[in-house]
Amino acid sequence: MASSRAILALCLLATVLCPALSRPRPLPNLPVNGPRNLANGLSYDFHADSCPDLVDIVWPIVESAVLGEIAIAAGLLRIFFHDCFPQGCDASVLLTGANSELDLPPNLTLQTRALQLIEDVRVKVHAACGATVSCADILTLATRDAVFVAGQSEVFYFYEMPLGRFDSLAPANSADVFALPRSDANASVLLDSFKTRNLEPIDLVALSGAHTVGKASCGNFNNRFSEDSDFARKLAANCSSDVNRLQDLDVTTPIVFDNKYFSNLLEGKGVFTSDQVLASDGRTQWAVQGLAQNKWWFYSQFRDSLIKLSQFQPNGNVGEIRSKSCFTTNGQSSLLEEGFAASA
Ligand code: HEM
Ligand SMILES: *[C@@H]1O[C@H](CO)[C@@H](O)[C@H](O)[C@H]1NC(C)=O
Ligand SMILES: *[C@@H]1O[C@H](CO)[C@@H](O)[C@H](O)[C@H]1NC(C)=O
Ligand SMILES: CC(=O)N[C@H]1CO[C@H](CO)[C@@H](O)[C@@H]1O
Repeated sequence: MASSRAILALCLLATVLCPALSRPRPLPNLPVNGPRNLANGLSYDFHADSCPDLVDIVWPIVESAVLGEIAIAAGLLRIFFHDCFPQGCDASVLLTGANSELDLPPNLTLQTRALQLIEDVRVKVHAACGATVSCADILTLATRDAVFVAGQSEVFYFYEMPLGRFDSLAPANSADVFALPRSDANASVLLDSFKTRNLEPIDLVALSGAHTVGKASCGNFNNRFSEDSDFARKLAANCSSDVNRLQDLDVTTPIVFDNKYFSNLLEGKGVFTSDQVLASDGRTQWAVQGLAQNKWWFYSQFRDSLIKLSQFQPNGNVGEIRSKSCFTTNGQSSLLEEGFAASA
């Protein structure tokens, strides 16, 4: 026991030698944890007894995936947003098969590799703990970890996420998926859309800061090509030279999770209408200015807003823990197995 504690101490000194223990530690000057009052029976230590090593199983898998390919961080963030907004954070977006959300145009470009990463993590977690952790919780932790890695040495803190979600028994209905805000939306539409999900103007602005990483296809900002500005003309010129090009959403530091997205907006260099309007509308402009000036505020506000979004569950916290695959409900899985047995 004493010697294992000595080894642990050594590992903490030389985290390079023991990468599994090298997950980010908080800096003293930053608050580690977000708000403590949580909704729907969620808690920060939900899996403390049933899966005590959960965060240490998730972290190295996400870390190496994102270090290998930074785009995975953008992929996870967008999947998380698209999961939570339609009917709450319940991994409904991951379901394949009939009425899958993945078959609807808003999900057209969700990254397959990031979707698969969530299932890969589930396999490892369930191997260690049994089917005690939902895909929705795994997606939540993986998203938090991906932001940390994409923040490079900047986002120096490791915060807890509320846990204890159930996975949905069905995909969200298509009307709710189509209610995801469009990239040509004005500030009123965006504010309303967030408001109906208990999210304030500051949450809209901070969470839009996820566009500090990732890419967009030309079709999602071609509404701007007629605008009379140098930036819009450059966007248009780049797309006309290659319609299939992917445009960096943060034109200054595209692969780092930082607050440059906000200073870009102040310079008129937001890619989507839904980005650029945040800097001109009086209800959000103050937040864009503040977050552009103070990256520490951005990091802690992003954390708080992500934690808030992660608790959105308009139908309550109901469902199951998917035990065979994040891509199928347990009912679907056993039907598939029966079908296989019958035909074998
Ligand atoms: C405020 C309203 C929002 C709108 C209208 C919007 C719209 C879009 C669109 C159209 C794309 C590009 C899709 C493509 O062309 O492939 C995109 C990409 C992305 N969005 Fe948003 N988004 C919004 C908010 C958010 C939020 C809240 C998050 C996460 C917290 C987020 C994270 C991302 C990321 C990371 C990408 C890049 C994905 C990649 O490179 O694979 N977005 N968004
Ligand atoms: C915002 O867009 C909506 C939907 O297109 C439209 O009905 C509304 O009038 C617009 N609001 C403003 C202030 O432009
Ligand atoms: C357009 O393409 C050029 C050449 O690849 C690039 O340097 C520039 O940053 C692009 N413009 C925008 C707005 O992304
Ligand atoms: C990742 C994924 O499954 N994307 C699907 C999104 O929806 C379109 C149809 O609208 C499918 O063709 C894609 O496969």
